[in-house]
Amino acid sequence: MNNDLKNVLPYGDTMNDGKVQLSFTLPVNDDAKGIEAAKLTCKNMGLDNAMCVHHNKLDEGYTFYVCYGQLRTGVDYENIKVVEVETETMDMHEVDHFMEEKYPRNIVVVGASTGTDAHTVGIDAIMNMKGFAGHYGLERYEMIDAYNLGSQVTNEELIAKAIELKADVILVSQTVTQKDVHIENMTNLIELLEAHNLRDKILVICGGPRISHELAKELGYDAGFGPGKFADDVASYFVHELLDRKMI
Ligand code: B12
Repeated sequence: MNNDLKNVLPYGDTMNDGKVQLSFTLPVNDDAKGIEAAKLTCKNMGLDNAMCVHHNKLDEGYTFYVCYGQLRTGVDYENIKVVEVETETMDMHEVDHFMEEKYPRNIVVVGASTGTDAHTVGIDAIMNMKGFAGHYGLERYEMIDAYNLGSQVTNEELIAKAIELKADVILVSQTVTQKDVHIENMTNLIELLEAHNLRDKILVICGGPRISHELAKELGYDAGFGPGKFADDVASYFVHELLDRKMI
């Protein structure tokens, strides 16, 4: 065990040797000069003793590299503070049981991948009956009426559907983050909900590969879930939160 949590370094062959492996593509030819460029790229990233262990021509003027190197500066693990959802995750059966005991009615959850975003796999993983990676989606939960609107849904359409269905929870999935399009789109949804005087009446939760709880809070959402999170996590959060806030 490493006792120096004030200076945590990657473990390669031995404790604290700082060895890391990374891969990247350079827009150069696959030759000796390219390999040197890859090593210098590692040096620019603060890696000592860089070695290029694999290089492969991708196309004319493009080469893929795998390099090893050594980091000298560690991180102060003891002082890391993370903003995360604190609810303990229950599985689907536990959520069903919790709701049967505490809820007077079913709740309505409306979700979509919004704006120009055409990625559906994330929102499907959370909402669809079959779920994802062995975790059933919200459609299978006994007391949750889940409506998955699909992708490229405008914020206006999402809000109109939430009003029509009297949604308790809105779920937003955002995958494309180029040029911060997700920030603009997610901010717009919150502004529109505020304009409709709905922001306090509905829990608004977002998710996606580059979404963190911290970012979600910054943008005015109640919670955010990233990779490795499933319907169990989000359901456990909102069934507690709706009760705690007396929204049910
Ligand atoms: C499949 C795919 C596509 C498919 C999508 C098919 C479909 N029906 O969804 C197609 C081919 C259509 C596609 C198109 C494009 N794609 Co694409 N695509 C991917 C790919 C390969 C996989 C994404 C995926 O399905 N992941 C699996 C799901 C399960 O993971 P997830 O979304 O992270 O979801 C999990 C969590 O994040 C969370 N979650 C997600 N949403 C939500 C919501 C809530 C409420 C909650 C609680 C949790 C949650 O739960 C899920 C389960 O754990 C990725 C690369 C990759 N390997 O990741 C690129 C990728 C996402 N695509 C990318 C791009 C750029 C595009 C295009 C813009 C390309 C183009 N120039 O046309 C277009 C998008 C067009 C558009 N208008 O949106 C980039 C995004 C880069 C960026 N940072 O913006 C990626 C990363 C590829 C890359 N390296 O460049 N794509």
